[in-house]
Amino acid sequence: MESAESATHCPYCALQCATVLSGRRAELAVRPAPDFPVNAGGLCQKGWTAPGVLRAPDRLLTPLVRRPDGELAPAGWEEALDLVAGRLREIRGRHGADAVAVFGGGGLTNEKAYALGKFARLALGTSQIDYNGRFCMSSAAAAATAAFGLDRGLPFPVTDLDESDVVLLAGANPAETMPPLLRHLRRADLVVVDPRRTRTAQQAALHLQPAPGTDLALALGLLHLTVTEGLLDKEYVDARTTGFDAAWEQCVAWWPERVEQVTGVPVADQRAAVRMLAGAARAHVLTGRGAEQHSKGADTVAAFINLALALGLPGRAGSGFGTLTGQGNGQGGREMGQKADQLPGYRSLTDPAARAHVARVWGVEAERLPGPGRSAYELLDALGTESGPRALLVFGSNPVVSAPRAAHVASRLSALDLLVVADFVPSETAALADVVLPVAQWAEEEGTMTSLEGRVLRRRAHLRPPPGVRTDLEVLRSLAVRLGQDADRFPARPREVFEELRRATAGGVADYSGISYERLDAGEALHWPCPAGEDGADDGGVDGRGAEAGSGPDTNAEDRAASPDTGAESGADGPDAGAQGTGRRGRRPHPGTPRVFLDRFAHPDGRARFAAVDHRPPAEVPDAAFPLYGTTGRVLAQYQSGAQTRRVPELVAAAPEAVVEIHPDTARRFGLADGQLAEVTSAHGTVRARVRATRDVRADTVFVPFHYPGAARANLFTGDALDPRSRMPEFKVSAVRVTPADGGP
Ligand SMILES: Nc1nc2c(c(=O)[nH]1)N[C@H]1C(S)=C(S)[C@@H](COP(=O)(O)OP(=O)(O)OC[C@H]3O[C@@H](n4cnc5c(=O)[nH]c(N)nc54)[C@H](O)[C@@H]3O)O[C@H]1N2
Ligand SMILES: Nc1nc2c(c(=O)[nH]1)N[C@H]1C(S)=C(S)[C@@H](COP(=O)(O)OP(=O)(O)OC[C@H]3O[C@@H](n4cnc5c(=O)[nH]c(N)nc54)[C@H](O)[C@@H]3O)O[C@H]1N2
Ligand code: SF4
Ligand SMILES: [Mo]
Repeated sequence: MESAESATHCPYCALQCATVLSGRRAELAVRPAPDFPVNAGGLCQKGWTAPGVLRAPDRLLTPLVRRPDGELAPAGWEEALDLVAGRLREIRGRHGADAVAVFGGGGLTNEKAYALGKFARLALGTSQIDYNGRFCMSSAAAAATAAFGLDRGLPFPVTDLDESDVVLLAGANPAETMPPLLRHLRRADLVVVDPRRTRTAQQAALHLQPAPGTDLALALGLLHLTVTEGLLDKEYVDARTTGFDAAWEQCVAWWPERVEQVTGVPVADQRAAVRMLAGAARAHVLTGRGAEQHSKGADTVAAFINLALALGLPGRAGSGFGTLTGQGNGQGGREMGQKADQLPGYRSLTDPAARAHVARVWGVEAERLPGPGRSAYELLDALGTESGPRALLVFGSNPVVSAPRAAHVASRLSALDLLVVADFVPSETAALADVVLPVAQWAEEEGTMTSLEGRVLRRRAHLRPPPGVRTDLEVLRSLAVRLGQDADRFPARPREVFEELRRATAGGVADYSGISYERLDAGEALHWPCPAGEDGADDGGVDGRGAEAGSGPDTNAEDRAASPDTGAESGADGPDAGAQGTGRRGRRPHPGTPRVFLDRFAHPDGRARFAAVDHRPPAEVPDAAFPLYGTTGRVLAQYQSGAQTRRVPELVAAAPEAVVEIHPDTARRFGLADGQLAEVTSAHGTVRARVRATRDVRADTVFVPFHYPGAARANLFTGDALDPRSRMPEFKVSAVRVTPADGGP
């Protein structure tokens, strides 16, 4: 067995590079799968070193329970689960169902995200569930849904970018956040919009370097120029869109000189950008978190969509608009029902037909489905308050590091009656918990992930979870049963959960009903929507496509079947594996939808909508006390809150500590030397980080990566401003000052 190989995908970002795992845990090796078009044989440093997290020396191997002396101490599973269920029942009995809250993550598989939403709404009966994707994709999702009627981050395959002539990247730094994506951007001339001259910007034909928080003005200005330079694609606008006139009214006054004044981007560069895009036979506009994580993120994305529509790009073969989804399952995670306002299939929790459909699949009355509840930051902010939740269950996030206004969030978490964290490492959030539940990780479990191009992929187990560790699905099932649910309602086998989510998503915007493990294991490239037959019957397996059922690479896991309750797939579960439903012989299964908008957009009239949006300043702008823009983001060798990557020696060596990138002139002005420890202070708090003087950042801006714990948490200086439409926090702009740290060398 140990020599067997498993085909799976990287545990980290939404590119979901295909990998092959070989060897046992101690010498586990990963290499890129040669034939997957997205990574095309490439991996970034995080992907190459991913086995390090499986071998983390402080891996959680037993539940932990906080004892009366205040220490977290090892406990048995029965004790821990009984304790959690008992406390949850008690808190619910005393304060009502909404006193219990759930926080999920975009790293969870589709199966887990689905089960978590169902667990919250059925087993807990709470409306209080949201997830870290709110901090990630919510602005782009709100804008894309409004414009196109559907939010699939890239509505075309990544490989379409190979043929593009010009790609505008607004606030994305894929050279560090998705390095293999650059293989698809070799042909295109890049226009990069970023306050820093990033590794991506260094490869650009044109770098626009606006002040943080001014992208909306820039996008309005680019639309203005598109029209005044006579570059509007009038035929496309007439045939495929509505709302142009109202959108145009908002940008009439954004003439180039005014845009230059607000953003700092020279008129000549604005004009060059528009001419490059309009002159290209094939062009793409893509947004990343730099443009989206603002208190006007949704409007900013809308303005970039307006620009793309004016140029006739979306839904045209070879061109398009997209957003680069971040987390491994950031796409699937936002359509399986762990968001406060959503049900599986990207259905709206307030739509009566959607409620009725999901309630039917769950076998309950539609009135039983609670919600919508609070958005992620509002939920964290309400914890332990008079009207807020008293208990929180966290699956797949580390908000003590990654949530905005982190010190406040940590104090809210500390005010809870009960904090339960399921994780595989002792994260900073787990350290505050009353109960910690140790769960399996990527190479130890089966499931599916939906990548940034909307393609559903199989995650496969290669190792058996260590003794003492259970899967998230098992944990949810055990808790549900203790809370009085029927065990059948909460299957722990991923394949069974997937079969159920196929039915739950059937007919929804993100329709997975035609997708099966068999089709995926046979190597089909399936992008949602992928409906089954109109009767919901399983089309997978017809044409003999399902012949491999249950005998694929997932049998490689070391004696996985020896422990039936691990919830991992045995891979040999016989003829009924996935082939429930009755495939109708002779009918071809739906091929999936790699390109969503070629014929029509998803609004009832088939047209895309321009949005009438105007610029507004960020919640905080620099002043005498806080004279600089503080922005935050990522470096290549660390991932998110760093809970995983700070445990991989190669990555620690590559990016050991928080830095504050600052222009050398600005550093001098504030008495700072390169390599010195500095304090970055906003109205919300102070971050300690080492000065990295670089001419690649604007002189009015400093940048701090958010991957580090303790006093180095970038989120100690971020505030509580939220986008009114998406409830996205303003991670990308704070007003700050930078001073030498006392006692720092
Ligand atoms: N190495 C690494 N890769 C990752 C991740 C990781 O943590 N580490 N996380 C994954 C996830 S979940 C996500 S969401 C993606 C994020 O991927 P990206 O969006 O590429 O990442 P960020 O670094 O957050 O932001 C991108 C850029 O926005 C710029 N920026 C800051 N403020 C502004 C502004 O006001 N306007 C504009 N136009 N730009 C601005 C920053 O300088 C930064 O270079 O990465 C994914 N990949
Ligand atoms: N200042 C600032 N803050 C930011 C951002 C920014 O750009 N600037 N970006 C925001 C964005 S885009 C994102 S996506 C968030 C991400 O921030 P977080 O939500 O904190 O993301 P991770 O660090 O990936 O945390 C995931 C945690 O869950 C665990 N985990 C991973 N997989 C699983 C699983 O399958 N099951 C369970 N039970 N646990 C699991 C990991 O070990 C880790 O402890 O941060 C946001 N915060
Ligand atoms: S780009 Fe993303 S998916 Fe690919 S290896 Fe790096 S972290 Fe993994
Ligand atoms: Mo993200």
